[in-house]
Amino acid sequence: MTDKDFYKKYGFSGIYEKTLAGERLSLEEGEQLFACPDPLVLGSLAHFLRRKIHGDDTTYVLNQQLNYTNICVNHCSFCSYHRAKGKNGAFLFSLEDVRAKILSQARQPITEIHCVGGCHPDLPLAFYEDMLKLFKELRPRATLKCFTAVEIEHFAKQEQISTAQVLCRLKAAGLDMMPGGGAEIFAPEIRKQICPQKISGQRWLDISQEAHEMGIKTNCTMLFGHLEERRHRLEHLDLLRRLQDRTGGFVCFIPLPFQTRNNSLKGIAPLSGIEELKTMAVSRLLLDNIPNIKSYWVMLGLKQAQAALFYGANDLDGTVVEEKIGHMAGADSPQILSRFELEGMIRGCGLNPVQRNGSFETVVSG
Ligand code: V47
Ligand code: SF4
Repeated sequence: MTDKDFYKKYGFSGIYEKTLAGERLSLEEGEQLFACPDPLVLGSLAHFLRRKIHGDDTTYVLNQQLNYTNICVNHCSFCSYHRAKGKNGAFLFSLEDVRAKILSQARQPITEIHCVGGCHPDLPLAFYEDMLKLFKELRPRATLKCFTAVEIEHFAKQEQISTAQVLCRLKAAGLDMMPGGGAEIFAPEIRKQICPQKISGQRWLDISQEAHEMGIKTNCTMLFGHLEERRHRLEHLDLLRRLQDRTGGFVCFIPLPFQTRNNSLKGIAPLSGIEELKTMAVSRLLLDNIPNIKSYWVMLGLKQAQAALFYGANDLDGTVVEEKIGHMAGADSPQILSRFELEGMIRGCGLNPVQRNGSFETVVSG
């Protein structure tokens, strides 16, 4: 059977032709892909695209995550990480704590610091500026990928200045890039159930656009497997690619499967592994203008993260070192992976490991 006959059997001749020609798929075609009973059909189309862009190269980064506080004024129902100020388990790192955490990895040639936290009720913007300056002092060559659009809006409200002014001050203090968190699912009807106090999806997109226009690249995410339907995921992907058409500022997309434990969103069974892989594949197929798709091993688990490398993903994130958001919600992945383990995971799939920095530039190291 030829490729053409294989896709025709599932009514996918049109999607196959469009994928080969690099044409944009519609949301209806996305629905059709999700509905396909054979995940290998989606996988082969997504892997074809992944190989067209990246070949067998699979990137990873020597990075360190730092979650500086879990104190948060919001109470997103899917979040197991946040605590109200003064409650059991609430924590806030001082700048000295931050210094010690960074120095604990001094012997590792880390090239990305990924730093996010809750929306703390009373820290001034100067705290975040000082934290960035400290990162720069201790890790002058690392990409500082810090603070989501949600945090940026929160800092602006606290300081009573605009988000553009916040971004400008943080950039001057050393901010290189922003991580993709806080996007969740853009659909207002779902957002009002899972994160009613959080900025709207439109506001998240506007702040990302503002960052892009100031030369700050960002990532983007999608939290899936909670109350949303497939249609909401497709609409979310469409909004991301429309913004990307205008700015080109998204570097990488990260689909985040909902971790179900210890939060107030009760009674939701984890998605099947197949539905996770289908979501990965549909993301690769619809996001025709975002170059990288991350298989985030922390939330997918190590084996599923490897499988996702054949469903459109081309990046495995990195060493991480310490992660709280997924693990407090029940993620059973390790806290840290060594460079050796990451390379082994990639080679074990028959793919080619490539070390990158936070900006996805190749790192040549010994
Ligand atoms: O915004 C919170 C999500 C995000 C849960 O940019 C949950 O390279 C699953 O954005 N189950 C933070 N997800 C993590 C994030 C991220 C991770 C890795 C790399 C990058 C990047 C960004 O975690 C939050 C929220 O969407 N989250 N709770 C949960 N129970
Ligand atoms: Fe706060 Fe972020 Fe958790 Fe929402 S997801 S409660 S904003 S820490």
